Amino acid sequence: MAIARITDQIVRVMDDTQSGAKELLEPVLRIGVTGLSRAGKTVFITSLIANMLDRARMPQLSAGAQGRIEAAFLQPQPDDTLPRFAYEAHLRALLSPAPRWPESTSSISQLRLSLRTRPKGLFRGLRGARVLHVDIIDYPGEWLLDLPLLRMSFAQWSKKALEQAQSRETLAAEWLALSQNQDPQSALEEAEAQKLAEAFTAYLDAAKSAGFANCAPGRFLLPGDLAGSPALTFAPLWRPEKPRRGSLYRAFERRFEAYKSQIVKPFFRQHFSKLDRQIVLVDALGAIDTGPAAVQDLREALADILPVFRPGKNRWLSWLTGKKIERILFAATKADHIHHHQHPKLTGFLEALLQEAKQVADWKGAKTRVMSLASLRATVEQRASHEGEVLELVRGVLTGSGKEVALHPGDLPADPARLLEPARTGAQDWPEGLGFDLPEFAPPLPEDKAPEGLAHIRMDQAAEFLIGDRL
Ligand SMILES: Nc1nc2c(ncn2[C@@H]2O[C@H](COP(=O)(O)OP(=O)(O)OP(=O)(O)O)[C@@H](O)[C@H]2O)c(=O)[nH]1
Ligand SMILES: [Mg+2]
Repeated sequence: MAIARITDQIVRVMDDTQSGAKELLEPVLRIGVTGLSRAGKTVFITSLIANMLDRARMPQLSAGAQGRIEAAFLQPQPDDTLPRFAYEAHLRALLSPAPRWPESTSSISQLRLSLRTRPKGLFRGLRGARVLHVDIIDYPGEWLLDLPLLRMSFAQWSKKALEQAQSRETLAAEWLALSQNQDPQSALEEAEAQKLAEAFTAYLDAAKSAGFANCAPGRFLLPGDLAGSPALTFAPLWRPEKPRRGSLYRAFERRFEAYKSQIVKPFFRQHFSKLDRQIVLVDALGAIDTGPAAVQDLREALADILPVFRPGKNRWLSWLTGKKIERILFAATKADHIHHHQHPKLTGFLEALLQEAKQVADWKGAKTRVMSLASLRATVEQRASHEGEVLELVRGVLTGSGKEVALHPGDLPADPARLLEPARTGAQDWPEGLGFDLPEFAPPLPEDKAPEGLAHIRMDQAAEFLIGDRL
């Protein structure tokens, strides 16, 4: 075990020195696009690439505005073992005559965008153009939920998961009933174990559909080719005082540990330890739309996940001896659902939501920023008067019916505590006047004679923060 770990480290050091020499000539910037399921990662990456390849809609990307970007092009990605991010397919779907959002991501993929730029300032005439490679990775948001499991024992995780399920009673009823009839001390029967794991997975699926963010283990929802393997055949159990050898409890405990060490750790070590910058996408509006429990759930999930970006300060993450992340951008996505006058309130809400996580993760030394954005703007703004009052509306086409509607989805409060307090105290519904009703808009119809790239809100500011200083 120890030897394996040492060899692994040596190989990684060699890898790093070899790629290090190459990187002096053509630097690489690795950007992690992180977010829970449906946060908007795939649309964000597609829009970022489309708008970097054609920068007509990116006035606030300074290297572009200064005319210093000579070329932007896609390259084969550096990792031979990762599939390529299906950029063209996603873009085609978004730009087709009947535009569609991408399917939910079910596995990892990568893309390399390369930018050839002229230096600025004094060296402008002296130095030739340089190339910067930007590597971006897309993965299913569910997998992120596995990160917090790493610091929990089976007993701790089981307790948390069972308590959580009790608070989501109607969704978990079937699994909880089955689980109560199982004696954790009984000998492992594979058929019984599978039934428990299936019922538990069905509950996680239902919780996810109901809008809850916290539905770990992530691979239970998206198993890929691991479906049916023992590492995915377990469920939470209350710990008996002295678990017997050969018991169901012991078997599930072992499988939980295998899940962590053989599935979760390698994923984060491989893909998170090399990142230079992170964008964390948060569907804050979606959580508000779902209700107080979803907001509380999102807040807890973020507080659990975000320490990974500053692993140096967190002893449970010491195995992730990667680079220190230099910049972290937190973005509330899908901001085109509300009028731009409400964007500062959305940003303020995300800032408040992250407060708790900030106390756990020490981000000193990393530059951080919070903003609201829309990767693909699906609405236009409109004003209307109603009973003498001016209403600020957004107009777009609904995904289900295909109807065009103009609506006012609700008012965000100026003080985020008005949402966070009811969430913290377990309120069933938002207080009077704070309700939100967000429909799902279809991607916009492609415009004739419009500039290339995709219509967006603040993608240029996001790109400037994430890449601008290196161009
Ligand atoms: N109006 C609007 N909707 C968006 C935008 N970005 C994402 N969406 C919506 O959010 C959904 C999820 O976006 P994705 O980019 O697929 O989310 P993801 O984080 O990749 O999700 P997983 O792959 O399931 O982890 C889309 O199907 C759209 O309905 C946006 O900029 N504006
Ligand atoms: Mg995706």
